[in-house]
Amino acid sequence: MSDLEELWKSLQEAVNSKSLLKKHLTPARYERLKNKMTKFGGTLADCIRSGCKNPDSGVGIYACDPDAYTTFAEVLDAVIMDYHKIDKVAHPQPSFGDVNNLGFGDLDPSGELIVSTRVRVGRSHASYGFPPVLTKEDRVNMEKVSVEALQALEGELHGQYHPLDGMTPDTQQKLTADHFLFNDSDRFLKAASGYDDWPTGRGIYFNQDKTFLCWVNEEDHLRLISMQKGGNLAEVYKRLVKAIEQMEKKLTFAKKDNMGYLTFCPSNLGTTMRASVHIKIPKVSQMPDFKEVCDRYNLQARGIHGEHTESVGGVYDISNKRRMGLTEFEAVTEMMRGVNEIIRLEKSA
Ligand code: ADP
Ligand code: CIR
Repeated sequence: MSDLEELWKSLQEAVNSKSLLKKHLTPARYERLKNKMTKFGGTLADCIRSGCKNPDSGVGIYACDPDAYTTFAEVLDAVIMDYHKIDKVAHPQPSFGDVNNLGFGDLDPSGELIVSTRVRVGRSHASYGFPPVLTKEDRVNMEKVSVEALQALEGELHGQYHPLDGMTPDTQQKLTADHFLFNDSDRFLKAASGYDDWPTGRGIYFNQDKTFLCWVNEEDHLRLISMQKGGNLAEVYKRLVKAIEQMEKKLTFAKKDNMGYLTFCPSNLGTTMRASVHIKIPKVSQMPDFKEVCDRYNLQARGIHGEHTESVGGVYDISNKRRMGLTEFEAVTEMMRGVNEIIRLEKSA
């Protein structure tokens, strides 16, 4: 049996899987897509390996490269519309709003509930594939161009690059525990080739205060991150917008007309923006309708060390769930509205 046939068989056997892959890769679609290949040499097996090996995936499918969004559109479009809650695959032009008049500032001025605020976007070099089709040499070359662009950042964004290769385990652990750095512990990403050639080509750039950071060759080629203690979403967002605008001038990123910026995981397409707070909500999080409240406001709750981790001491990571079909300003505003409601509920509980 071929690699793809085995993956497909295990997906058929995973009768309890609730993943979007399971839902949308129907037998008819599988038959039509199984022999296709992208311009980068990527296959359907490359896209679905993680979801077939991890039936508890939420999404379960990755794009092996930018061209997968065309070659495997039949299944990816269905997943995209379901995840981002849109009825057609369409995305507006980037729009950050009027940064001098955002209509929000500090979401928790008393500092009682919000521990920290973070907004990130992903970016992909237009001329390279995603992890399943990359070589070690690609990873090294991408790291080089990314770091050159980062090192030209000015003012508050100015910082240093720290490759993972050669970083002491102590430093890595400390940076990860403090929520700045990634590691290779996500089994979903691992099964999707996300850690191939680890740690080659990976690293982190940050400014002196660690309020602007960039992950190089983690899940995406670049993850631009702005974060700080407390709830001042406006400061965090404005810093990120500045970084995006400066990086756009130096590098060409993968984009598609109806999809916005292209990323490895279809859940990140479009704005690619995840705006989050670490927030103490011991009462709200115990309410039977906590999940319903999150769904109503298009929020996603994650644990304290990110996706697929647990909450500690009633602190949750609350962020916007949708990233496509809305502008950057709308995505951050969606998160702001939901977090305001969660704060209201926690205080009145
Ligand atoms: P990503 O946001 O990059 O998709 P994760 O959910 O894995 O991925 O989170 C990455 C890291 O960012 C984790 O260490 C997580 O704890 C940290 N993080 C996320 N949101 C916040 C926040 N508001 N404050 C501090 N750290 C955060
Ligand atoms: C899953 O399907 O659960 C994983 N592949 C993660 C999906 C979303 N992750 C992400 O956006 N980083």
